[in-house]
Amino acid sequence: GTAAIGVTGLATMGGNLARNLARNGYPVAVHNRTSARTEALVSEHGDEGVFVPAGTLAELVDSLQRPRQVIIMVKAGGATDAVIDELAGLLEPGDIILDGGNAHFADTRRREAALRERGLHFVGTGISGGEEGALLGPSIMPGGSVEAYRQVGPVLENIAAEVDGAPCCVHVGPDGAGHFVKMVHNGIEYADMQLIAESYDLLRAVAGLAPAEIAEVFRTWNQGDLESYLIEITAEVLGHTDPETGAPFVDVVADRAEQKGTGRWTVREALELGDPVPGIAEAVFARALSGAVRQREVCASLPGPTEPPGEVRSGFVDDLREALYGAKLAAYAQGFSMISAASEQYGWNVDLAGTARIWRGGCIIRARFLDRIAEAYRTRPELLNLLADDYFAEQVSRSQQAWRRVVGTAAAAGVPAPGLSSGLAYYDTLRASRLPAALVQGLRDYFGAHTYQRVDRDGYFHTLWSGDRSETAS
Ligand code: NBP
Repeated sequence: GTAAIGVTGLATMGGNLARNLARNGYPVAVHNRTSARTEALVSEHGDEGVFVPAGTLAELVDSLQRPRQVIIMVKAGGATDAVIDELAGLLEPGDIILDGGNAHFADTRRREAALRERGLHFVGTGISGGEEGALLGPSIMPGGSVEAYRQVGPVLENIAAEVDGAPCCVHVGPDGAGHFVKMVHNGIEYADMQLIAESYDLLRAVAGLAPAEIAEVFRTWNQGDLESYLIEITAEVLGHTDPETGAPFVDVVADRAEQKGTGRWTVREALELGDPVPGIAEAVFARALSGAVRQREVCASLPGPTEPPGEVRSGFVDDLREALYGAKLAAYAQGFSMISAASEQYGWNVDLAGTARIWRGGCIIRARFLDRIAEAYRTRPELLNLLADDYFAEQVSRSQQAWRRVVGTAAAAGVPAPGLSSGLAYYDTLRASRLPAALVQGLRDYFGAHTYQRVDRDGYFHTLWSGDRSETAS
């Protein structure tokens, strides 16, 4: 065989990834279940590099140099298992299968273990950046073994996005670590978009700005600490006019957000790990609630505020910028904490600084402040929460008062801001010296004899609530 690497699954993502490989000088063998896609790719883009079309997976495998490297870019789930099964029968020990689809990390762990038994490497790889990223340079989050990364890592680093001369690709950790990190990336993406959407809503409903004016606000915000791809495209979407009606584009789009499931996966895993991601959960639930059309209809006549919310502060727009920044920080803190918890649980030893570094480019949540997050974890790999980092603690202490004003204003105006307010509650919970969990423990002991610990001495205790209310050590 002569091809350096193979790609099977040539829809949007796989086709663009194959072109990216070819444009970077790798002769790439290409295959798709329906061969018309393979032919279309080669006829439309054959001049971009060396493509070796294959009609079957066996042909694809035959055309590869050894050890063979095959990237699977098919629909996640059963299709991926079917392709893996067929490929595994054709490959030899030492060959590498890389799955670039949005697999659930538990599936990746299962597949990696099964293929390892057969002497094959399996590299579950998170790829972010959508269609354009796949072609021009995505952010790449590979899992799998160190040996496999030694082989395929340099190729991935070559086709990844680049920031300050460094590739947005790092070996995240063994087995499912790559897909786990990609899942959390998507969860953070949910939270980030929800916070942006709430900010837009408040600028409109409270500050009375029109979408085109709000686009300007986001354009200005994109010059500072908030600089990010999502803020940049928010200005684009808000500035767009529907060509058919002449109305702001955002007004002709139905207000029901959809989801493909990675946000839900993130929240479910966070629940299993016992590591809270309220900002991500609020974002997932906000999408679900926006889609609960019938419930919204039956509740539509419930009253809003009966007292006028009062004069909007002249500094409201600046306050909102601070609130958005603070809540965004809280969401990232939650995402990184969750990765850290999983890393411990599965023994992955994930490099958090490296993760922040590879999210600086190529992916949807790319943002200026990821530089600072990378720096925070580089200088203190044991950092327990991002908000406790010196730099971010200083930033959030400057934002928090404005953040409180915004959450108060939103509540007074009757504008839902679940992300902004939940972020603030997360912040206040973490900094509190005493929490009412003490009362929760008391209640649990009252109805279920679940016992409690005391602040003044070790051990577990139970109060005889239905007796003389004396305390017993248990
Ligand atoms: P799709 O997720 O739409 O999948 C289409 C591809 O899967 C086609 O090549 C199709 O072949 C193939 N396929 C299917 Br469907 N069932 C198959 C089977 N049983 N055996 C073999 N091939 C099968 O493609 P995509 O949007 O390019 O995404 C590819 C992967 O990348 C997905 O896992 C996706 O979640 C992930 N991803 C997507 C994005 C994005 O922005 N779209 C970003 C990051 C990751 P056919 O042509 O013969 O039907």
